[in-house]
Amino acid sequence: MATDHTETLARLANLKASAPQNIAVQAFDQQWFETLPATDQDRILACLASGLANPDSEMGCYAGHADDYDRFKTFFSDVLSHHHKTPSDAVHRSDWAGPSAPMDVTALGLPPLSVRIRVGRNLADLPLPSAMGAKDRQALEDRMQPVFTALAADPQFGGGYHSLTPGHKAETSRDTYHSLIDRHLMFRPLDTDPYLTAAGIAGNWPVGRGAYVSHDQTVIIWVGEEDHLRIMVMDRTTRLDQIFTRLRGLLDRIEAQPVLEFATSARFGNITSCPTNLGTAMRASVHLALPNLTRGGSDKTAKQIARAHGLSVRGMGGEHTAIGNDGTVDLSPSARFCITETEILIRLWTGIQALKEADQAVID
Ligand code: ADP
Ligand code: DAR
Repeated sequence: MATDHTETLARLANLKASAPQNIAVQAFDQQWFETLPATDQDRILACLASGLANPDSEMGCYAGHADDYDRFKTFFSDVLSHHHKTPSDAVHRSDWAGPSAPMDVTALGLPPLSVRIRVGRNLADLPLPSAMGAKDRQALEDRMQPVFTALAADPQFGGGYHSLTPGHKAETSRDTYHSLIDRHLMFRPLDTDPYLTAAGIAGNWPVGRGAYVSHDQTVIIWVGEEDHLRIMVMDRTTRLDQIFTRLRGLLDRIEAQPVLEFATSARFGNITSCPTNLGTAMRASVHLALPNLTRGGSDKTAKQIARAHGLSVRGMGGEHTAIGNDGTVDLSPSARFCITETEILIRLWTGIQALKEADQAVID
């Protein structure tokens, strides 16, 4: 029996007028939708669930399966070109060569900064988080255990896994969980995020979720967040390039594990839940003090200048959080798709210089 989508289609028509910034709603075309078979109609509307429930969304959709981007090419090509400002037939290319010279912020007159570079990865043979059931989520966590055992035995990456799954042999305590969050080593409860909840990404919380953290707390692998995996290196350092190189080594070590095949596409690069992360799935960030640009506690001026340099400003707790009381912001390149990993790192390096100069110019 085909589902009656009359109410949803009416809501979409209303949101087209009332939510102009909601990319998914604006890209949705009812005439195209009505050409789809019933199962695909259900599947594409599931992708829009978050943007339908949260009109203030900027992206407004998440893919539920790795092949959604090809299966619904008409819709996602529009979404991707609108968000990433790329041609509708754009093809992503990755490049991990790294910079030709060291990137040492000491040369910019800066002290060691908190630097974090993360990539999202999804296993090719499981649904993406918004379409997973409890068994899928548990299967993901189980599949990662031999990988974590191998990392734990590696002198470069030794550490341990902290599970949030009730009854898991590595289940972490509530206090430890919150301490890990406070140290930016673990993600917050997903069911407190309205976008992830409406998308289904927070489903079955906290089953199948956890984080691998190295003993020196610089290597972190999240399991079961917005993507199946968020693989990251984070440290307080002056050398951006060394974080990049360490992440590349960590990824090589993980990808050498026979149990894992990641979802990738010749056209889109690394497949991710959110279209904003497609391609590199990389966010490279620093916590940078901008006391003059954020005078009065507002991040408005810092965001304007950052945007002009292809950068985003987030708060100290990451997305949807406030900047630091001392004017410290989370600064990172905005682009993920049709940019290489090396180019993202270079954009962060040049962006740090530009924002520090802009901050200094306020008082000169
Ligand atoms: P993501 O970066 O994975 O897209 P968020 O922006 O929400 O997600 O950040 C996730 C966590 O990582 C937050 O606790 C945030 O404060 C932390 N974080 C991000 N960048 C840095 C950084 N450069 N130094 C320390 N913590 C960071
Ligand atoms: N609230 C979502 C955020 C999209 C980008 N951030 C991610 N993927 N964490 C929106 O659609 O605006």
